[in-house]
Amino acid sequence: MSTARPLESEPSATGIAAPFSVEYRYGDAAQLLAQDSENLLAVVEFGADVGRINEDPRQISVALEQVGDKPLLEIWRSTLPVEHGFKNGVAFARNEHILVGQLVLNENDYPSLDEAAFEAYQRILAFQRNQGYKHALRMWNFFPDINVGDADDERYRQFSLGRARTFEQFRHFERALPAASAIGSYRSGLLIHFVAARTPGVQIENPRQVSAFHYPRQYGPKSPSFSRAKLKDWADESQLYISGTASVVGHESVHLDDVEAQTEEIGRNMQALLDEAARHQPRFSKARLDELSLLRVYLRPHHGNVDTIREYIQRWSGPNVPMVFLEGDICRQDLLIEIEGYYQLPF
Ligand code: 3EB
Repeated sequence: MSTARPLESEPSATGIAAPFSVEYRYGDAAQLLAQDSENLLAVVEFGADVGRINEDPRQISVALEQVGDKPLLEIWRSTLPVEHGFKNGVAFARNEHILVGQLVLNENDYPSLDEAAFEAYQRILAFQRNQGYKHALRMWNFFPDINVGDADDERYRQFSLGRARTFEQFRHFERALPAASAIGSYRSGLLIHFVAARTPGVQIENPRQVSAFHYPRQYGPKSPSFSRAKLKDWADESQLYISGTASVVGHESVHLDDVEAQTEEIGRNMQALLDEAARHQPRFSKARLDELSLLRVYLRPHHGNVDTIREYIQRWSGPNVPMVFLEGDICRQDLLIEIEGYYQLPF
């Protein structure tokens, strides 16, 4: 573990400048971390053949093929000194105000995916609390064969069951759920990476959609534990973490077999989230989809050409929003595309 400076005691939420920034950039993750790594909190790389858990805890390797442009990295840069290391199997990096981390579990060590997800969330939420960053802002979940299994045995539903069994242990958990994504990857093992803060964010739900944690029984034994977006205010900017957003209206998937219409519907859902964020933080009333800081686009393989889909997205995002395109299975069989976003709104 590098020891730049001991962590300080918790200050009040007001007056804290945004402690990090995020960008997509072309490069090699290991090389970037080996070079000028002092202020890096995380470097997320994508690819079917990336490593697994790396020597550097800040290198997060997501086993999804990146399609389209030359491979981009998602780079989380701290504005404050960083400490990093491994603890209880969790690889982490932190500064005074935020904690970034990842956990990879071998499913074979557990009797079921439900149990593996339960254990993973137990460990991650305990770790966040023990470190003093008890407010989960954002979680990403990747595991293979997400659509395999019938009805309640479908692996996504079993994953949701284990995750929910952990969150349910906390009182009022439905008011403190992180934004999330859950995608089928091309390698064994459950990878969860996350961002947590010392001070809470605001949970945002989408009025066009039933909250995922209130989905009816037909979608599985336990509803998925995530919020549609999380809003985080700092002294100099507001940030909005937008969950994986799909062509879901109410609780139903819409525009089956039509990736163009699904992509349009996602645009409407994202606009609804910006509108909803503006009710909590009036500065977001001037936020527009063409000023999103980043989009991660997940495409079900063999369901459309990346250049065509980029055009569909750009009808609502405009030409300038940085995007990465990843091939992965979406958690409902009838969804062909899912898009997550990040909005950094400086004052
Ligand atoms: C949906 O709206 C689409 O289980 O963590 C999106 C984002 C979806 C996160 C999750 C699932 C998750 O229900 C699926």
